[in-house]
Amino acid sequence: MKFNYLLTLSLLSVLLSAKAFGQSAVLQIGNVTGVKVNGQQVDITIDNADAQVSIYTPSIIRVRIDKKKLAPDFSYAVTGKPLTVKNTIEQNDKQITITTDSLKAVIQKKPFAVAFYTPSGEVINQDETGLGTSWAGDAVTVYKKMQDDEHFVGLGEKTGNLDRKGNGYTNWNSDNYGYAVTQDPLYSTIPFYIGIHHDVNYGVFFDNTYQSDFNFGASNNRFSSFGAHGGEANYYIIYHKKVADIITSYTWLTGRMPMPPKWALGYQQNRYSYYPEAEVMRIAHTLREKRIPADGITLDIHYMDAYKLFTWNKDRFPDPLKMNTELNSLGFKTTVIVDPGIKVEKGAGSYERGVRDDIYIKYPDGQAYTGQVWPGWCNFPDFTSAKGRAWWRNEVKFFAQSGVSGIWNDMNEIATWGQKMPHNVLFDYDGKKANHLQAHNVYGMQMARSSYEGAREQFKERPFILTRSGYAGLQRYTAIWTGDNRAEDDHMLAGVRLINSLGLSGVAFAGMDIGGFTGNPTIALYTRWIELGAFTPYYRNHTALNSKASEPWSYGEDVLDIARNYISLRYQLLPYIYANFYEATQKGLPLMRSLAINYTHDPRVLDAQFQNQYEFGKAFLVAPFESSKEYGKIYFPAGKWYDLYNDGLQAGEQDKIVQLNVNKLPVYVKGGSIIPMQSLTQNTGQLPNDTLTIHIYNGDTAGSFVYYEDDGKSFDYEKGSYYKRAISFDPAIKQINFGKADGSFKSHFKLIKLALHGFTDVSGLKTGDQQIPLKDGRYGWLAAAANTDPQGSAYAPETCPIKVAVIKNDDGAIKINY
Ligand code: NBV
Repeated sequence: MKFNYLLTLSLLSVLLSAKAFGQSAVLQIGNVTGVKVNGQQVDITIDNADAQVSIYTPSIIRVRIDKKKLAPDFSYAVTGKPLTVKNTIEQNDKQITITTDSLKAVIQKKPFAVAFYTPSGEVINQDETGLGTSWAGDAVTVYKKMQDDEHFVGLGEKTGNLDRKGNGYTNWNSDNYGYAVTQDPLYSTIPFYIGIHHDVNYGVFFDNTYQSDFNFGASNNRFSSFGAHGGEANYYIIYHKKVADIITSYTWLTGRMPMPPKWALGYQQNRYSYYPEAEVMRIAHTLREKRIPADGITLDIHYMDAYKLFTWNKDRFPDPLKMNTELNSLGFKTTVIVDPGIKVEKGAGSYERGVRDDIYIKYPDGQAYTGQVWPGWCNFPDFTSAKGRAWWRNEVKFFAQSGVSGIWNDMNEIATWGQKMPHNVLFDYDGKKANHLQAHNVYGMQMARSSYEGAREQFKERPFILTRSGYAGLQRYTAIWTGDNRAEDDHMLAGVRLINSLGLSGVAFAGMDIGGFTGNPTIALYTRWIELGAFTPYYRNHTALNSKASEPWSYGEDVLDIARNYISLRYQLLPYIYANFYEATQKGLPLMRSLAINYTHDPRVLDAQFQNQYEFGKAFLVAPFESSKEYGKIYFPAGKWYDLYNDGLQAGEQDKIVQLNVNKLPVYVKGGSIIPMQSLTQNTGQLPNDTLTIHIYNGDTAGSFVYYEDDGKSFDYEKGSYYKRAISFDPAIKQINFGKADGSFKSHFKLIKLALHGFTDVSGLKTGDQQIPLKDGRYGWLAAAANTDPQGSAYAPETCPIKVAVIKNDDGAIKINY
């Protein structure tokens, strides 16, 4: 009897144990069965899984869970190594508690569930009771309780609203020609988002390269979740009081961009495709003749011989080095497109070297995978293998020898005709061996990495790398653009949100096809888009094969004037833009900042009617609208705002309907801002005059700016050859401060001109006992303003009243009182 009872009991317990439900539809994680504390890391055995919870920084805690034994740690995204952090780790029967100065993780044992708290005990993020972590087949999902009024932003290149609440998203890098404005997934995968609720905000980085799925309360009102079709539940929770610091921590983890070549920040002229050489030169000369500042010409697939990689079509481009040298002397750099497919062609140099070095991805039977793209049937280099990357780096010599300065990585999702790459194709995955399911989402990033590393080795100067596909951490190697958009108003605005979301997700250097890739924009849309482009990080005009010409002169004289105005403004703003890129290299902060970064808990920021507004650096507020609109409603967040064009003042925390005018993009400057500018040049190789103008906008709060200068092209800045100084303004003590310059580079600028906005009552400036002469003046942001407005009446360029003073740019600290 007793025996029978025991037997039944043990059978029952086996049946009840989740392990026995292996065949059942969902495998729940179960209870903790063992805990081992290993310094800053806790190793946990659970009924149906192994887990590891470890401290990376006081603000970052990592969780790894697998139903298999945890594999040796490996990531293409993460470069940050755990810091030694002051912490306490305690446990009792019920739970394990991990505490740092900034964050607390509580791991409940029965069943295993994790919750994160602020030091003062507020919930940051917690597993949803009863759901926690589970598996459906090999697909793992982590379910998090949906907090009251919780909202979500980020997740990289994702369409839809800024606020992702109520929606679900998939990461599977996909070629999307002329994509719909709501299409998901697009080309790249950045499984990082920011949750916002109460007064709390936090980041979640789910580092898993399989197809991943995120649910922010789509079709349910209980949880948010993230999961993937294979691999570990491997995620990092990042907590800071400010979203900007979360981005800084996330980019500490996944890396930051290097200083870009300055020319890549100038205007880039593109089309699918400019050829032959005479056409390329015509475009270059016309840009100069029409005084459209520009730095880049990009060559699309027709430069190649029958689309074969590492070739030039000799009929179209008989002497590429000569052409590129000539372009260089006109102040242009050449970027060329590359695709991953290498045509299978016996005797062809690159192809054969690839066979020799055994670098192509293969089926399990050892045959190279062959897919069809532009040149015909192709093999594809394995960029996840060291030898594949080494082969590509060597091939990149071809571009160095042709005088090319930039590499544009296209079709690297991988895109092939048919778009159904087989899942049994194998990848080295840096020795870990993976099938297509696991390697797909990192392929594009590893291609861009190979291009970056090759170009860095082979080009004499900083290369510019652009990619269409990518994975978290891509910012270490490349800029990204948002692929084949359409020439439609909602695409222009969706592009703004895509770039803002990339910026929230660690990618500062991003752009969209200005003017739209497929289709033809209306005159008004083209105009709006080219104005807006001046306030995006990567400013490239591009259009498809069969669409209308899209150069700035293609839409008539008025549009040409407006385009010239905004492109010229971009060039005058380069000292500001360059310093903002420097900030991206140091803190990971993007140039285009969704208002969710600095005004996170202001609910109007997430309101769809204001979601396209953004800050460009911390000085400018840009409000883009459909080109068809005559009026637009703008929300002014906390602060004091100046109309860029006339200094009209606008108080914060209110909205306002403004009249829109096709001549000017609605842009405002925040009180307290410091904006360095230079005289107009036609390209970044041309030196501006020796005066750096610093615009300071009076405000109620202090402002600061880190000014940064270097040679704009070499890697010498890595050895200290830069010129960096803090500039600040404090209205409370009526003081403007220039810190002592740091670094071994000599500034180009001999003089500093202070352009003071909103300092109407100020009659004099002083440094020490010395009086600095102060004059009244006016400043016009669009000095070379458009000839006419759309109604046909004469358009008088607006100007702002300023006070002007000129001082010497000496490198010591300068204290100015007013
Ligand atoms: O190389 C041609 C195009 C390129 O212009 C575009 O920017 C890429 O996104 N490329 C896609 C190939 C496919 C075009 C239909």
